[in-house]
Amino acid sequence: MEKYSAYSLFKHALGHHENWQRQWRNPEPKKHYDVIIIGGGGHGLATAYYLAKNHGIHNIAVIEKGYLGGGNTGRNTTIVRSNYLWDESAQLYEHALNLWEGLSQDLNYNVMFSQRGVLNLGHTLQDMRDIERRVSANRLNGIDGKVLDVDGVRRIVPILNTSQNARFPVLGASWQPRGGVARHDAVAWGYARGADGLGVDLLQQCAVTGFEISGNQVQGVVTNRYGTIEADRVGCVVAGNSGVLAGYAGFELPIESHPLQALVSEPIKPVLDTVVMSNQVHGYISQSDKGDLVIGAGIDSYTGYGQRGSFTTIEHTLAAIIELFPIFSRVRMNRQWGGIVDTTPDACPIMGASPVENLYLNCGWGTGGFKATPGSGHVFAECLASDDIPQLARPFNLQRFYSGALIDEHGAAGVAH
Ligand code: FAD
Ligand code: PYC
Repeated sequence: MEKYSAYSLFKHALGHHENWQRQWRNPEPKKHYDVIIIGGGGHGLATAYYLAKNHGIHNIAVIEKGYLGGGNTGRNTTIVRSNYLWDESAQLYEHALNLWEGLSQDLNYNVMFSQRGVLNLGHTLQDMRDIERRVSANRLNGIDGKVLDVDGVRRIVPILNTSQNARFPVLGASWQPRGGVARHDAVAWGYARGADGLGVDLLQQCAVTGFEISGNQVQGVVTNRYGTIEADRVGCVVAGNSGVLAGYAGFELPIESHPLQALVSEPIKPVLDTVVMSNQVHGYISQSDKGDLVIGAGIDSYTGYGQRGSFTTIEHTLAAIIELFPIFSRVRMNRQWGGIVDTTPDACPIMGASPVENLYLNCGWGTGGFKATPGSGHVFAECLASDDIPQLARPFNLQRFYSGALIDEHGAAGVAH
């Protein structure tokens, strides 16, 4: 009888596993696609879904270097809101929020969108003036919002430290009742399942390592797994890796990649039924349906591609959370991680044409793109389906960094980074 060592059995099993992955996870790629989307995060998958569903284009591949939703989509704190200051952003994020409201039904997949409201706390007179300005701007754009005084905040979150002796006493807040949270993995899986059902090829564990470009026109992508795959159009939706991909295509982007960290606690009984954000002490927190406290940090100031961040940032975040919620001071933290966010100088995304013909960009969502996922995919699908850039995407063109028509949402959007 043939003898097997433990090692050879392990390798055998691993071989099976790899074959299984190859056959079941990845369909055999075609030689040519109408559209290739690089990046299997929420934005890339949503783009593929809407391209197939709304524009009748089915010959599409989504190429993902890791696993679907394993980038920022699966690493964020899932806050959804549309209370942005400037018209351009407010309209885009409100478009997304409208889609969120029907997303589980549309995908026939529960993305656990929970409109539990979002509070942005104000701790100084200037914070309160900024809040009043932003809420007024939101209401002019038809977006729900209210300015609350400290009693109003206390009524919504009784466990918040509203003592006027705090280091940064809470003076009030903006309140968007239609904001909330969703289950991030489910968003990726729901779009992936929807796209797959409409004939889209989802190619995982396949990195794009270059572009085929002829006469300044993209002809396809070079991959580490399947060699070159041709395409009429390519959408690049790779968040923190956008600068790297732009480099492959021979141009530069006004993007810096930074770590952004988050952490979750052990599950505890339901105690917080809304989302609380504070720019001043800098922390944001909600409680997941499982009971974990979901806590997000400030951006790490150095640039990098590591999916982790510095300890000091996390330490400051926890100090902020305990200052706001002394009741959480003895809760144990379970897991901590980082994502790579793609920040632009005006803290707004880039959507539309690139310097290379038929290569389109969807990036620069930085620390705030989860909430945009349905809207971004919906609008970007329209960019890829026709030569006409849709109205909602136009202000977010790359050209604005040359013309100076920046949107400047930085710090104005209810989040400090
Ligand atoms: P990703 O999900 O990162 O997808 C890009 C994909 O491209 C990745 O899966 C990556 O593997 C793939 N890729 C990269 N290079 C290649 C290549 N060469 N070939 C093939 N594939 C490649 N936003 C909010 O609105 N609310 C929040 O509360 C919030 N909190 C956040 C907290 C943290 C800790 C982080 C990190 C981010 C947070 N964000 C938040 C931001 C949000 O997560 C992102 O803006 C959004 O998820 C971006 O989605 P995406 O699909 O563009 O990117
Ligand atoms: O944009 O609301 C947001 C956000 C919260 C945490 C990170 N981004």
